[in-house]
Parts: sequence; C-alpha cells; structure tokens
Amino acid sequence: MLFFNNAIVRTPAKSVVNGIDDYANSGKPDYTKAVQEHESYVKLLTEMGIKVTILDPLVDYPDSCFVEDPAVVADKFAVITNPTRSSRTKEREKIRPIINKFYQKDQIFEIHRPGYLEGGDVMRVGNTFFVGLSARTNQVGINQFTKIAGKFDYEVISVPVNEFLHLKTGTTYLENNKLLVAGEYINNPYFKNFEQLQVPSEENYAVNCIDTGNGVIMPAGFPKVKTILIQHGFSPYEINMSEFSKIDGGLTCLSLRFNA
Ligand code: CIR
Repeated sequence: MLFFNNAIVRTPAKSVVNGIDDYANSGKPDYTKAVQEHESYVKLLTEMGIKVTILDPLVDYPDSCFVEDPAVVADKFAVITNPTRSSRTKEREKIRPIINKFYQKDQIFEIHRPGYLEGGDVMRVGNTFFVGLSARTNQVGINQFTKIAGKFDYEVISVPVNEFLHLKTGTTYLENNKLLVAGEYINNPYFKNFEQLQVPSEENYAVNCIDTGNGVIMPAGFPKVKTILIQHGFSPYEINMSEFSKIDGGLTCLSLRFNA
C-alpha cells in the first residue's frame, strides 16, 4: 500500500548551478544532468502509482526544485514555512498557489518571522513530528509549528541538528518502527524507541531515502545502504542524485508527498 498518492515537484531551473552549497563542496551541478535526474525521479514516482504535479522552473530561485523546504504537507493541514536563507525565503510565495489547490483555506497555516523553519527538518512518524533545531529552523519556528500541529492532535518533538543541514539529511523514517540513522543520530536517545538501521559514515548521503510503502527510493551508488534495506525486507529503487547532491539536496527535498 502506498503511503502517499500525490507528490509535488518543481523542475530545476538553469540557475540550479548556483544552488546553496554549504556542505558538499564537490563542484557545481550540471544543469542538463540535473534535469535528467529529475525526470527519472518523476518517472519512478509515476510508475509507482503516485500522481505527480510538476511545477514550472523558477530561474530567480536556484534552490526552488527543493520543494520540501518551503512547505510542510500533512493529511489534514499544510504549513507554508519560512526558509532562512535570503535566496530561498520568497520560495514560500511560489509554493503557495499549489498548496491552495490541494488544501482548504482553514487548513493552511504559516511560519512567520522571527520564526524560521524548513520542511527538510520535519520528519513525521505516525502522530508525531520530529522537528530539527538546525541552522535553518529555530526554536520560534518550532514553537509556531507545534501550535499548528497541536490543533490536529499531533505531538512535536524538537531534535538538535549539529552535523547535518536538516534533520532528514541525518535520519529518515521507513516503516514498522524502522529508522535509517547516520552520524549523530546513531544511538541518539531521541530515537531510542526505534529499530535503528545504521548507515556507515562513507554512505551518509544515502540515509535520505523515501519509503513509498511500495518500495524504498534511494540514491544510486550506495551498496551498503542498499544491502541494509534488502536485509530488512525493503525493495530499493535507485535514482542517480549526482547533481543535486552537489548542492546538498537529497531525495526527500525534491518533493512534497501527501494523500489527496
Ligand atoms: C539548500 O541549501 O537550501 C539547498 N541547496 C538544499 C536543500 C535541501 N533540502 C532538504 O534537505 N530538504
């Protein structure tokens, strides 16, 4: 059974070559290759039975293909977030029209200054949201998010993020209580009640996976993580992420996933 039947993505613009690179430091992405990788991602989601809404590229916003950051989508509500970096803040206005299409007015909320929050820091597990307190998400943003989520009976647990860009750059939830963990999240007390699938440090990037419920999408070229997934009964589907990884983008960043 699919965990989500809809996804929103945005085609990378030519300016993707100038996306923020705070961590990877491995050169600039190639635009043509990035578009091809994005097409493969959309194709895979579609083949899995997910309805994909593709938004037009935005040349003024180099990181706008990472649609996960300017919004958080849940079953009963959506939040327009407030991205921290000045080149990304206005992405919130660009994601708003599509959120308005899928959610009713009274289901849409916002994070506002002095609160900052990016969707990459938000990891939902059942009725709980783990939210990273990171370089991109501050406590005020988490407090605002907690109020919103509380209206819909979700609990919010704030988790410090030190080594990674976002919480989900260091851990992603699969299913049946299984959590992929890397770096600071290995044996981290915040996640002591999960079965932890530990990612070896040389494959840290591959901790960011998407469990569709019908197979796990993982970045190509990480044999150890692939083996771990298979050993735990998952079917891995690989997507080449060579270009997005150069600007710190992972698989989850490239889509907003929800049921509609
Ligand atoms: C950024 O630094 O904002 C982008 N270059 C990468 C965003 C990755 N997003 C995510 O992990 N959700």
